[in-house]
Amino acid sequence: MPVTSSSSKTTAIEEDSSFLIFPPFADPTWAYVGLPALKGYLGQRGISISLRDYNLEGLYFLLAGETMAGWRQRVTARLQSLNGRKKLTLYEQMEYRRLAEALPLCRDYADCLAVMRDPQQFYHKKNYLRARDGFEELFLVMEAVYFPFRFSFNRAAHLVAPWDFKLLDAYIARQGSPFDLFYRQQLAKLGQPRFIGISLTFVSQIPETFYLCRLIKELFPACFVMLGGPCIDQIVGNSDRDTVSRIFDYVDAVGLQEGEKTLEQLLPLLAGESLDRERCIAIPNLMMKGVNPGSFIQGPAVTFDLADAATPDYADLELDRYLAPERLLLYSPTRGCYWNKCSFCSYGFNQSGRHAYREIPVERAVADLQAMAQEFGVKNFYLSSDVLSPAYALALAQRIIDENLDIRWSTDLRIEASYSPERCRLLYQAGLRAVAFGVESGSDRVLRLMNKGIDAGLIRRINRNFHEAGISTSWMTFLSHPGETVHEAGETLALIERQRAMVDQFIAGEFNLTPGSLISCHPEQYGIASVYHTQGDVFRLFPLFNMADSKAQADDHEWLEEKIDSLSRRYHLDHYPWAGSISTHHSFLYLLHDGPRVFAQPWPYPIKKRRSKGGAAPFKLKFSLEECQRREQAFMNSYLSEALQLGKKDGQAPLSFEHFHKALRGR
Ligand code: B12
Ligand code: SF4
Repeated sequence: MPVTSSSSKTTAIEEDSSFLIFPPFADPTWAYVGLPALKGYLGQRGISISLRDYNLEGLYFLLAGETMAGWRQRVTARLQSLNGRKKLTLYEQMEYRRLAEALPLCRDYADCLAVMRDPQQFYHKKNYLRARDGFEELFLVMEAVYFPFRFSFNRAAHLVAPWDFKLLDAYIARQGSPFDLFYRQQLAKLGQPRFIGISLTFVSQIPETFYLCRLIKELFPACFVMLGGPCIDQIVGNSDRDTVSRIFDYVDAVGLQEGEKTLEQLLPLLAGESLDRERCIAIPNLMMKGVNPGSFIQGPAVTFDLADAATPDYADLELDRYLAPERLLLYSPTRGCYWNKCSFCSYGFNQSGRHAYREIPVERAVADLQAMAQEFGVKNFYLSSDVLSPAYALALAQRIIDENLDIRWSTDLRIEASYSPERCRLLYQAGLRAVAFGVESGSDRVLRLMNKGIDAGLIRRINRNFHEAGISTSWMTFLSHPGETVHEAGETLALIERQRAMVDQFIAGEFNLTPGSLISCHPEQYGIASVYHTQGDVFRLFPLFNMADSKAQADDHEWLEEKIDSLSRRYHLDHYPWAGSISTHHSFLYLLHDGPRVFAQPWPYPIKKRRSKGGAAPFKLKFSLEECQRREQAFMNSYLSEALQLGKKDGQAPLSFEHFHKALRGR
């Protein structure tokens, strides 16, 4: 099947002059809900805006034959040039190995796309996994061509350094984005855009977001460029003034928190000859650069009233181009979390203090689902919220049944005593087929420490109720919460093990300190001696910490790793967005097709590790790939053990793009 790199919904030159863009890299198996929510709301108020999913359409560009032909040439030429050298620096060895490993992988990946969209092939496990491996291989090729960057649908990162302005500027200056040509082609079709808003939802969208901003400003200097979404909100909320100020070198404005009211008031103002900045000060959640250097203007913080929400509008997106054989739509009937007090959590805007738990009235929510089901011919939904309260989930279910709405859905719920066996059956009857629980720990003491409001007994009981009602259950757990002992971490794994017959998927992750969480606000209460960042983490997204008293030993960790491995071997687990990961489109389709236990057993075909042996070069490789890898590994281990340590002088760890290159030069 030839891959067409542009969707037929994009006309030669756009009539609209306002656009909202969802940039790479994110999950291409479904359309993310943030921008359709905004379009629906604005449309209801007579404000027209067009959506572009560059994450999805960009993938088609990557899969196009010409793109791969160009890459193959680049990989071959660069490898040949390095191979001609007498000696390679360590950095060149890193690149050399990636190039040599990528060369045999330079092929047409259109067949993988075809499998993902084919209703028969998709459910054929062997073919599915081959296609999945194909996409992972495509990323390996990209990592060689765009060395030193790493890519996946959930990542766009430097080898080790977090994104700071030096790294972003280097990425932009050397036209380092794999999508550069794609963006130019797409942006040329926008006519003379007056407004372009970009949604920076996930960390993995950071480089492409800033890249796009620069390109848009270069091509359309008069266009008003704006960012919004949870990730940019977190960045602005956590970073220092200087960093925030530098963001405005790329954009005209940032929308904090929810964007409905912001855009409703801003877009009409932009229709005028010149922007009245005085009036901007009154626009909710809007942030712009002030007249004086380093100053900002910021509108009032407003929490959106969900009674005003409109049906999300997906009409601009070509739903059959997503990487799945069926359509599924996301819908957010609630926002915020009604519990909102777990120690480790900093979900979305929740810690802002202005993101109270809210619900779209049940009648309206069901009418929205009905309208979307009809307009887009969709039967499958993911209710994309932090959580639904039990009363709301049950009322929604009852209404779905009363309205004879024939849909299947999945969502995240909190473990709550009120989910009795009858109520779980009601949820099933209303189409709930998969649920993800934040189980977090199997130790009652740790659950108390987390302020999770649940215990292991309740987890077992409620999970059983869902399981027996026929609803697939996923457990999200993590180890190493500050203060957790190795024995307590073992209790989590033991609980999963004991409940295995009723746990359909699980994840046992590692604790990550998130900015804004109670732990990072009051570290001393959790036995943390210091919270710090690396020098390059100017966006303050990855706090590090030292415990006051670290008891865990290396072999304890090994013991836990072994336990996780042996448990995992009895499941088919995978990372985002593939079948086997939690709450993804592919997993949901497999659960519907093969039943709730489809991932609770190993699949007969292993998932390929992201490696290739190399060996397809049309010339003899001069340098040993194993040796290149060994040297890289040794350097990285010693470099990171130093670069992540808290420095005495500046209260930061030295890791940054610049520091990394200095360390390499010192080799
Ligand atoms: C549901 C959900 C998921 C689902 C579905 C995700 C998907 N890809 O579709 C699942 C469970 C699969 C998931 C997975 C992950 N998620 Co998630 N997820 C959420 C959650 C709970 C709700 C998202 C939602 O539907 N919101 C409702 C919509 C309507 O709101 P919205 O997107 O924020 O949009 C509004 C505003 O942001 C604003 N806005 C948005 N864009 C723009 C643009 C402009 C110009 C303006 C003005 C305004 C604006 O207006 C919109 C309407 O009000 C959020 C938490 C949260 N409350 O936001 C986390 C969240 C989005 N996820 C997050 C993360 C980290 C992940 C993972 C990377 C986790 C992991 N370790 O793998 C994966 C990545 C998946 C991927 N690559 O796509 C982070 C993202 C921030 C970050 N630091 O990266 C969040 C914010 C949670 C957190 N930790 O704070 N996730
Ligand atoms: S972890 Fe879940 S239940 Fe706890 S505060 Fe965060 S969103 Fe709410």
